[in-house]
Amino acid sequence: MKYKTLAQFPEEFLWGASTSAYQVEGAWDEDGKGPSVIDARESYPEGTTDFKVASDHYHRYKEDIALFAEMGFKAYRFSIAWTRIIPDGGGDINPKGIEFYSRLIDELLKYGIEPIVTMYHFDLPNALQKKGGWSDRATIDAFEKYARILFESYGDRVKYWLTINEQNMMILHGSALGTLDPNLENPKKELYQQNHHMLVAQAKAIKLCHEMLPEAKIGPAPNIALIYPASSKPEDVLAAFNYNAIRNWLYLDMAVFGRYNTTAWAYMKEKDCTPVIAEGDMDILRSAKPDFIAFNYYTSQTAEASRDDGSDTAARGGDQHLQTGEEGVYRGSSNPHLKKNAFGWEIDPVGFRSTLREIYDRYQLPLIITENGLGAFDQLEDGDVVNDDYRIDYLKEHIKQIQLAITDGVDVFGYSPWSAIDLISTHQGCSKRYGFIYVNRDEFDLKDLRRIRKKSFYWYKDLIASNGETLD
Ligand code: BGP
Repeated sequence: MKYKTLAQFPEEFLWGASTSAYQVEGAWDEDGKGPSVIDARESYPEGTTDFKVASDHYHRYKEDIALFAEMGFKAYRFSIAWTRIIPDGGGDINPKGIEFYSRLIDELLKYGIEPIVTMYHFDLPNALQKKGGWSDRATIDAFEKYARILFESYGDRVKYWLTINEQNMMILHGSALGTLDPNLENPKKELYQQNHHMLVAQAKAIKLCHEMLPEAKIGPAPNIALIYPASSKPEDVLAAFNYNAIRNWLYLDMAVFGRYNTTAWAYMKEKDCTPVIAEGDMDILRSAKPDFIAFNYYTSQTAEASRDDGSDTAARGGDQHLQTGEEGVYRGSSNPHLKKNAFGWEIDPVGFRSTLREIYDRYQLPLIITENGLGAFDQLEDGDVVNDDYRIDYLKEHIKQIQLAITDGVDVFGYSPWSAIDLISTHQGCSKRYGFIYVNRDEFDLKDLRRIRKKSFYWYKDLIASNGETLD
């Protein structure tokens, strides 16, 4: 639909940006922090750094937050490292971990920046992983206990909570993200059992939040991307339908309606990986109601009918945003109408609007975008200049589509792209940068880690100051 005039961004729109603990903080074993599954990894992809120092945000958060305030952030989305709060995941509380995030939250509030807290972003405590991680039902209780501590410690100041970041990507692409336990005997079956446990843990956290903090709001944070059929061929349309169910709606149907998506359930039955559902689980799942949906969007995806000849998954696997496929279900396909970024991810701002509309139509809950952005090999030029015009273009085109979606009637209350500041990519090192602020380090040379405002920093600052009016 083309409009004569576009709706304005709401007055209280939460402009901000995102990070996650293990990708930005560093200080991986300081002040009593326990190891997470990310810290315990035996190796990292060749040529890429580990996460020990990252952007050293743990020590420099004040300087970083001052820069966020300079950009005019209304909100900042960050994650809390479970292993700082409870080093072994289920036992004693680490007071220094509690204090760190308390100081960080106070620092944000000092500038009037709304904290949006992700409770768990890929970094499960390794002590829990050793006991089976999410395959073990006890991890549900550990998460509930952790949630209670977070609500007790920060509930007086934090109004927006996100349960689990990209649970769907952990299930579908855990090996790329470094969250998959390599020792699982029957990975698919175990993963869907883990998925079920995470869904129950999420539901418990949502219920607990509502009981303990009636004023607060809480929601899930999956990665949602609309899947296009590669053509109008009915079999391609059906394949896209399959993949949409498995990748997207399985997660949101459960979070919002407390039921398994029909197609996703049929898929799990066919693949012999339906989870064991304990007595009472469905009641918990049905009774937990999120207040909003947060979602991450980088790219759309395209699917065609499975060829069912053993080639559906071949060669196109890889990371969380590259096309994969599965025999008898769908085959990943590339979209000839879209350009790709330097890492092969397709760039699709219009697909973003369609995704916003589809989520809103299905669930009728307010939406916030908690990730969106462009990874690139930024170059630091003489005079501390970073000309990241490509990032400005990417963000601008996507934000325009949010405005169109708002005009379509979609209730969007915030935009928090990835990432506030340069940090370490999940599996492609620190040379793949996303931030508005450049961090001066290389993969293996920490240099001085100084902070440098990129061109996109000034652009975003102006955009926020005008509440989106400078888009054109
Ligand atoms: C999402 C994750 C983030 C983030 C982002 C960019 O899947 O939630 O943690 O890193 O993708 O991906 P990458 O770091 O792989 O470039």
